[in-house]
Amino acid sequence: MINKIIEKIKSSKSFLITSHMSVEGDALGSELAVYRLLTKLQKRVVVYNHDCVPEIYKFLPFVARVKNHIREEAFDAGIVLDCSDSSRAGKVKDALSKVKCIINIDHHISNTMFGDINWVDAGIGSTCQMLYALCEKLRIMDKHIALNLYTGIFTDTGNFTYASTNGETHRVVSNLMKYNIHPDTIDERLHSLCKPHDLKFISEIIASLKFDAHKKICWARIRHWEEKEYDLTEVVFSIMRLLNDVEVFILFKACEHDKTRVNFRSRHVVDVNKVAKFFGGGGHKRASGTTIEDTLEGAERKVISFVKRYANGIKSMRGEN
Ligand SMILES: [Mn+2]
Repeated sequence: MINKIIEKIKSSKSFLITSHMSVEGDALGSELAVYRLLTKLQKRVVVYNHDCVPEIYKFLPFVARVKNHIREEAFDAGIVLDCSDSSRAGKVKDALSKVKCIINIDHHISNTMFGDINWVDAGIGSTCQMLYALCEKLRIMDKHIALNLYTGIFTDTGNFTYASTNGETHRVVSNLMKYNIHPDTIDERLHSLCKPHDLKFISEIIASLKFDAHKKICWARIRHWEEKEYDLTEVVFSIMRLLNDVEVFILFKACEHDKTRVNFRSRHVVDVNKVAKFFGGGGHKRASGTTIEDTLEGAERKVISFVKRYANGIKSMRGEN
């Protein structure tokens, strides 16, 4: 598949790059690494996103090139990165539908294979790690690509702690480190993001924690989720993850018009992609999400009873070994 993509890159002159709505480290790192790669190959490249770039990612090289005002123009190819479904490209989808060939590069298990060329590998922890292989094949790397790829790998592996982190991840990172990467400053830019008020807000969420009878499933809810420059979802999950022996973590956020956003995380056994899929969403086995057309209480009732039944079917979740 990688050879097919290289062929397509070589034979095309202009590219539209995009990713999913609510961009984060892997999405932006992927886009900007590919942006740099293609400009080094003398291609015409535009990066269009549904959203603006969150403040915490403004240190990424070439981040100023990301646009969210889409202009009508023709492209030979569209490269869609870290995006499981074309509809997740949001308002970029229209522009995408007009390109001659869509290259879909992603690691979501829920990917719908919407591209003309689909390189989807759910066994890899980040799209940025996949792109390293592409750079290696093309023999293109510099400090800008390295910083973008490092950031995506770092964020999508939960700072190299998730099960998807393996020897290959560390081999790639060790090669990227040759390009003057400073893990301490990157971590600070990405994670030291809270104001005192945010910690109060997080403590409110944590105060709402509930558990199932076996203390394997834990969930929290928030009525006034604050949409801001930076997303506190991962911060809340990182606190929930401090709990010993809990397998599934769920966060319910009330949205406008009686909708509820639900995020799922799991540790070892529960496939939360399947859970999210049941409710019309998707993602990865260990991290997923969906939006349910119901109130906070309604969504909580439905999701928790489903997850309890689903988890009960898994032997190790019943405390048997
Ligand atoms: Mn990703």
